[in-house]
Amino acid sequence: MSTYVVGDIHGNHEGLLNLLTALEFRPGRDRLWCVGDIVNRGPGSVECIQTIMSLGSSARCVMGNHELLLLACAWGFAETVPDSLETVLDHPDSKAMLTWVRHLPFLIHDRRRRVLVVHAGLPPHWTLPQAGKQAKRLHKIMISRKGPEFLREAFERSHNAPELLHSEVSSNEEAWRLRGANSPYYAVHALTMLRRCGPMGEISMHRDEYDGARSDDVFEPWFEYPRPGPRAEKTHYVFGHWAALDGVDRQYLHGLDTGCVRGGLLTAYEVETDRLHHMSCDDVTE
Ligand SMILES: [Mn+2]
Repeated sequence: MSTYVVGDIHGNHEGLLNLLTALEFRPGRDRLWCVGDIVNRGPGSVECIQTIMSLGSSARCVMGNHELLLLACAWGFAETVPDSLETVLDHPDSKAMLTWVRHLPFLIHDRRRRVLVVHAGLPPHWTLPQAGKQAKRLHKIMISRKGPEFLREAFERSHNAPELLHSEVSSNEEAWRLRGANSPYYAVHALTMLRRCGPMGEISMHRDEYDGARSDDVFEPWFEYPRPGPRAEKTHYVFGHWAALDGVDRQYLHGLDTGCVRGGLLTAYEVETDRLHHMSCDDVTE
């Protein structure tokens, strides 16, 4: 039995199938976990969802920002609907697919194997139990009646929040600890969008820093800070979302977004052997 955590697939269905073949993946025996962003950009969003759904309990996937965008498109408040997501909305099985996406968890934490899977990152000031609580709370909101309204507000704040959150921190540290850092809007942004932040999880103000291109950034990548709490040090953190890093391969840190949709690699982390696997992919963007 092997557990493979797969990086951002982004609608590259052929890449996904090639990887599963190369791994000799067998549903029922092996397990496939995804770091999110299985949809959008590439042409095969529908097929990627269907393939992963068809694996039933052999597959688990965490929520990525592009899955949230898909829900925003379905719920009518996305600014624009990309063609590659339109295919999901127009599909006869869209209802089942959207329900599946809406129910995705924000975190997978296997305590026994000490593996944690998140799409973007964890703010440095969260302990692992706190991260679990935040993720559960978001999941509950998303599947409740309040889900669409919550996401609409989260999208709104996500556009303004970096500045807002930063000013809250610098003006009043205590208030930030009590309020800002505990807000579900902050949590959803962190788990699905975080790249660089301050030591208390302050989010970078400048959007152009998000891809890590700026070297004079005052903030560090979220994973460079020590994490409080027991067992936090010797846990394997597996994440995606940051293609500009072109993968991270450290003892306890596995960044899996290696740009498979733009002709890079699709990367999988094998939990039991602590090894990475790569599949080269064709550029499938238009
Ligand atoms: Mn992403």
